[in-house]
Amino acid sequence: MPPKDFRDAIVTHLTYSLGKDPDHATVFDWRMALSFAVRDRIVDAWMASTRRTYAKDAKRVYYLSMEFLIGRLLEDGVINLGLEDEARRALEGFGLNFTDVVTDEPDAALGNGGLGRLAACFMESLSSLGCPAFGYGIRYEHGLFRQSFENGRQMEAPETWLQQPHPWEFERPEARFLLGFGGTATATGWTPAETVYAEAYDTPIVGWQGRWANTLRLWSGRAVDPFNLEKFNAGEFTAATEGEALARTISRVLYPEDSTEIGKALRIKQEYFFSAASVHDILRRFEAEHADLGLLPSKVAIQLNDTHPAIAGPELIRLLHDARGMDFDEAVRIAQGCLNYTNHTLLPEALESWDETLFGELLPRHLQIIDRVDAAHAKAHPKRKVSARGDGRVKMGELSFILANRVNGVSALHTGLMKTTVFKDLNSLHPEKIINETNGVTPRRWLHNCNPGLSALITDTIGDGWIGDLEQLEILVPHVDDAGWLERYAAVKTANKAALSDWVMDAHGLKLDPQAMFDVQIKRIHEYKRQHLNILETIALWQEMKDTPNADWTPRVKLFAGKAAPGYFFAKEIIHLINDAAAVINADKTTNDKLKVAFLPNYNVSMAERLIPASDLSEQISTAGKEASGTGNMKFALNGAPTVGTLDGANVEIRERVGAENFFLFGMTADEVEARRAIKNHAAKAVAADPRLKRAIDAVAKGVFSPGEKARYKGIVDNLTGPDYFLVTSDFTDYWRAQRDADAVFTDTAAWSKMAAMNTALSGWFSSDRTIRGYMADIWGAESLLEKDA
Ligand code: F58
Repeated sequence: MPPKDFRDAIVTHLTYSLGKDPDHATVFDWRMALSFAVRDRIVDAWMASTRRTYAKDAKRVYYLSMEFLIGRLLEDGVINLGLEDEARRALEGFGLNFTDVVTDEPDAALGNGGLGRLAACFMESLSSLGCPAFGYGIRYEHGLFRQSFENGRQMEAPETWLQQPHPWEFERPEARFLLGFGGTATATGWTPAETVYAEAYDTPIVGWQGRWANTLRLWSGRAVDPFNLEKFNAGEFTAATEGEALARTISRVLYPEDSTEIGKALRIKQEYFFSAASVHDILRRFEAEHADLGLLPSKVAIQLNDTHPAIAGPELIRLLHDARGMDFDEAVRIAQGCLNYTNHTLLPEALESWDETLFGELLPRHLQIIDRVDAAHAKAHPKRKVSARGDGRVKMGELSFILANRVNGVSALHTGLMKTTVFKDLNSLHPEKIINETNGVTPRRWLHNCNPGLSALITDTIGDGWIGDLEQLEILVPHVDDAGWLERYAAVKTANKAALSDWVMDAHGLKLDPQAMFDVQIKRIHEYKRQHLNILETIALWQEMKDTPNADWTPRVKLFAGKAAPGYFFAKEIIHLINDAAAVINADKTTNDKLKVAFLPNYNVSMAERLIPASDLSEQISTAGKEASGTGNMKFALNGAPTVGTLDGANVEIRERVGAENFFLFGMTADEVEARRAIKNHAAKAVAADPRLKRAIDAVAKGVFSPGEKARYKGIVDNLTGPDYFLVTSDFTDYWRAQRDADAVFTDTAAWSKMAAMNTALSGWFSSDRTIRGYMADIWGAESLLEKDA
């Protein structure tokens, strides 16, 4: 039994788990001791949740995701368990600062961006709602690469979150499954050529108020034959451990590509590895309790987070048919009763499809199963030619659709476009399958924890019920008209901006003016997300400020952060340009008090938690129709940063909820985008029509930001004045207008604060609790097991 007193619990762990005397303990030691003390309490909730799920024979949700971008866990755990005051007091008693200790934890960066972060928010909401669930993924030894800049260029270095011991996970050597690759298949079976073990590591994820905890189970590769004694004795020391090294390769590193389909053998292996291990585990758990496999759909809901785990479908069919002798069609029906698929992108280049030769070499039996499923589907729908196969490829989107009970998009606009574009034909055959579940974010991490000042003001005003029921924020609306309250709201933002400015000064040596508007774009670097539109507007603004330095300018700080896929050349050029422009603009004495630009290196979850509460303006400026939803947009709105944005993804729904008057809208709609692209020389025409835009592009082309290397940005300039597929030039003029509208409102502090506060008050619907309730009701048929009176 861990000590009842929390301070004792920390000291006990420091002494007996870490073997350290408080007098000699480092911040790391204290952080580990605190983590273990918190973990003990999470474990109590975890075991009670597991027992209750078994006792109720409840349906379980299995969330299969190649990525879980969870970030740090300690502060979340402390706060969800209500231990913050005790933890603070205990640490202060030992002369330590709580924030220093919790921020010592490295981020678990097991994801690329929105998709992985959504999975992490969902895990927290599933626990907060008491929905019995498992997250299944990969325990990457190296998460998303570490980004730095060298002369403005992105450099990548391996990320090493596991270099220090990770206090949150439990290794489960007993939970391992043997998985195969390659070899030969027959009509009823498969003899793989190589095998590897998947070994489980469990992390408990505790929900709000510690009432429930679910498991995040991540798989790690292990060799069947880790050590070859014969080779070792023969002096072949490296060869002796080769098997282990190879097996571990499978879970070694997260692929950092988020723009193009990857198409590599190791990626397919990773996908099969974690999907198959998860399906084996799901069946094992089911069979321990039930004899009738026909009950599977009533006890098991599997959610495929995009198509990366799509192979779980054929694997489930294989295990039911080949290994358990179930009739093939029945196995398909059972699989369809369990499986659901979430689509996160319409970008054609990001839709997964595999070369059939590669696929067949690695997973020959699965290819046969897919062909049989596909043929049956084609036979049942002879009039329509839609297939998961064709052109020598295996199409994972079509496969996932055919094998799913429900298919969902992640915002209303995105779901509508799924029906009319990529899944048009399949939708006409199965009109009931596609539904919408607009994304959300967990209010615990993304408001209560990351913005303690605002959280305290809200709680002081309306009580703390909002933390578990975010739509209560609406009760704030009448307070927005109270000048005294609004001043308190504005004071929180000012304090957050001052804290961020201090950090930017310490970490990056750049002085920011907390009075200026903090205008922030943080996300992966992508042409469709249009960071280049933002930097062009920045350049144009700088040029105009130089023309009339004494005019009445609204001071701005333009902050950028985000990583580019290492192989995405254009995105890396955009980073380089932003850094180059920042160097020139920040050095300009005439504009120095009005405009600053910074690209903060190595964006991650923790940096977002720091930046979002200190932001005034949220940049959500993707080409309409391209951003499936966005979730950063929701975090900014919640923290009182109005959006300058297009009608894309969930921006549409954010604007509807916070009110058009509290949103700086610009740009073409998705329909207009299509029409504009069809106009010959649309970019040249747009540039010719806007002298400001022309002047900004000319400056880039003339080497103003790349002295001595005029042609450095020829690629960007040629693109913008040529094809400009993402319509940066066509949207520029209206973007400039929206930015100047924002300037005008910002000069009226009360008007701006009101707009910001209305964003907070009216974005409670974007809680991932609401999203998960939607999945539970519309997709999974799963129920909360929380005791109602607790
Ligand atoms: C994102 N997708 C969408 N993919 O772009 C974003 O609009 C949405 O809000 C979010 O999902 C959550 O629904 C995304 O992040 C990836 O990072 C993939 C990683 C693996 C390879 C392909 C892209």
